[in-house]
Amino acid sequence: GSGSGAVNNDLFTVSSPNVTYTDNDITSKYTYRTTAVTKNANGKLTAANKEMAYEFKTDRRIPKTGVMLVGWGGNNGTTITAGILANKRNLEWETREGKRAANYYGSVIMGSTIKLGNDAATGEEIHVPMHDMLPMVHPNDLVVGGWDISGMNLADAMDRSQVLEPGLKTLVRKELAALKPLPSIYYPDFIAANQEARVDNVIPGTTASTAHVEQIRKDIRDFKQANGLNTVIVQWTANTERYADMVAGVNDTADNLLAAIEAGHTEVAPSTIFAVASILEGVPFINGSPQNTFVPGAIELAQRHSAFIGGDDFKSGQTKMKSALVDFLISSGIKLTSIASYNHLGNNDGMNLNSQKQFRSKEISKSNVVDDMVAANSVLYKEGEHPDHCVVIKYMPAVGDNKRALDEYYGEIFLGGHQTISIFNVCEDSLLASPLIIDLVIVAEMMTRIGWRLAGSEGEFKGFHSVLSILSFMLKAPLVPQGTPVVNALAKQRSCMNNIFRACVGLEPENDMTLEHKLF
Ligand code: NAI
Ligand code: DG6
Repeated sequence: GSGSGAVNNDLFTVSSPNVTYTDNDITSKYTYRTTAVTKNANGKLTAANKEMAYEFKTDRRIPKTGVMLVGWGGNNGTTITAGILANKRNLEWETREGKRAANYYGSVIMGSTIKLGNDAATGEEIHVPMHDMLPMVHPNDLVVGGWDISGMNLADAMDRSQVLEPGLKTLVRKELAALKPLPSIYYPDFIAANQEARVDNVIPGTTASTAHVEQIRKDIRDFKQANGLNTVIVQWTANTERYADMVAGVNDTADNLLAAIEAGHTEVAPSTIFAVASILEGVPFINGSPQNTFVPGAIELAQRHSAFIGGDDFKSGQTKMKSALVDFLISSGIKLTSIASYNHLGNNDGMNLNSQKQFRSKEISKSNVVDDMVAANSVLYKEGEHPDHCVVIKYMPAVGDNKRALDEYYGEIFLGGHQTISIFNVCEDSLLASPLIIDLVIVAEMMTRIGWRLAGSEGEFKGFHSVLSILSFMLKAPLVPQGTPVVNALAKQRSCMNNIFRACVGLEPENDMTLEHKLF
């Protein structure tokens, strides 16, 4: 593991006059090339190449990092805590299929690679783990903590979740038993009434208050201090809340939001209180659930404080598949005409979503995920035309965390023919979601160490926009800076991450042209 101030052990260095390495930083001069299109009066388009010259500076000193989870005692919270411990200790355990060892499968950062380039001598492709593209914190070095409205220790909460194998649970039980979530904020109206039975660990008060914000800020500072951390990332992996109503003068501007909190307004959600506290504390806050935590006032506040925010809703199974499959179908020229998505699951998330208002938040985040791909294809879809799309979620206690997602994709092919693709996706929901928590932490933390400025300017390096849309790959309903396009297509989201990482070390984007294999 690497503590604060340690210089990363680079797997590769870039040899280029545009890239400099010091003990503390990697600086790259990078020309960003895009295409600008103008529409002529006669409806014709003119495309022109455009260039912007930037400099990126990445701090190589990896800070000692903590992650504080809101909803720490839930399925994701316990699974990620046990999972990191299992990796840290290199644990192995018996299952009925034989021995299994700790891994980070399902984490794009820890489990996948990026093509660095081609071997200069043989032409073979050279791939490096994504985690080695830039100096990133290792998940084994993360200190995990957080809050929950249920005060159960993490070992008992792990049992309650029914996610992990008994052999693994036995190995981590003792350490998890010593971990207990901090009391949290509970405004009963925001989550399903069926959650009430587990609530025994709350900070007094059932509507927004400045005291709540201050308590959460203090919790973050105390956690930092108690664990000797340089930085903390806060992530909401608590229950899905209902949408907060947009009320003029309440959550529309930063000042109104702060005033509404002070006045105890009932349309400020607990997740927004956590976001506000994190923003004021200057730590990144990521929303892993679908509700509208980031009301306009919260976004304005983040920008005012140059604090990072990201969301919404972890993209783990059905939606991840959808954002790959719909891209594949539509970019193959097949006219997708309907998507029917059914889910049933029996974990606490499913129980909470059994309630209409909370389901509605999830329905929205699961439904808007094909819009960009449809809008991009005017050959198949007329203006405003859209495939039919329905999302159903049912609570089925018996299947526990073993979520079933059934999808039917129905499309029109050549000369009036049809293609139907049916998918039956079964998985432990929390084992898919938990590695995304790691990815979000790793990338969000790293973004706090990357600065940019226009090439040639002697000005200060500044941070990326407060709204971290680079996190989109991991999220169902990506939050993006106002007025910028939402990208849902999975391959584009991945290539955005890959190529921004490459730019930071002065490498050209991966263009997949492989002309060297075609022009000889
Ligand atoms: P869970 O229901 O097992 O855990 C949520 C935890 O949050 C519970 O322990 C609950 O007591 C706690 N909680 C509720 N309100 C709270 C508050 N105000 N403050 C602190 N703690 C609070 O749910 P799970 O499966 O861990 O999922 C968590 C969230 O992530 C849900 O909103 C879910 O929709 C979302 N999500 C989950 C995915 C998955 O595959 N498991 C994927 C995408 C999103
Ligand atoms: C069932 O849809 C419950 C949800 O919480 C999902 O399991 C979760 O949001 C993951 O969704 P998806 O669409 O990425 O599988």
